[in-house]
Amino acid sequence: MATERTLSIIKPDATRRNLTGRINALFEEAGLRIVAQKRIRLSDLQAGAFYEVHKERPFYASLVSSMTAGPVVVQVLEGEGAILKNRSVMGATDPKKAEPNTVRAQFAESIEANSVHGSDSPENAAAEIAFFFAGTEILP
Ligand code: IDP
Repeated sequence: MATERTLSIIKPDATRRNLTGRINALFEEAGLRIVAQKRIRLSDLQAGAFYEVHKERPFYASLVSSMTAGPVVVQVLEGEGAILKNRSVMGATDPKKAEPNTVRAQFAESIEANSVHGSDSPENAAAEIAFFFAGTEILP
């Protein structure tokens, strides 16, 4: 399987509870390498643009406000099949449906405050990485 990169976000519900290190440990234990990382506060404009695909959904405004409620950690994860691997470390969107030991099963507060974001396709990974990082900030 090819080496891939994926965009991960540790969401405000998780940074607020000081879970960044525990979540990063789960990524690293799964063989994903954190090759870029920064802690930032998203503006409404940035969060709205990032989740633009959901703008017709009833939860959009609430999602944007939850993503701007505190700092996030944006990161690029690299590894064999990193996109799918990260999705399996994250667990299902709804923590009630997430497999045991996944990030969301262990840490998510709700379907919305679900602790992490991860790209879901190679096309979205490339676009989402470019949304947050310059090539020079990614250090494999
Ligand atoms: P994903 O993050 O697992 O890829 P998506 O369907 O792309 O899930 O949704 C993006 C984000 O929108 C989710 O992570 C979650 O925070 C939020 N979300 C998705 N579905 C719902 C919902 O039914 N109610 C509230 N928030 C939701």
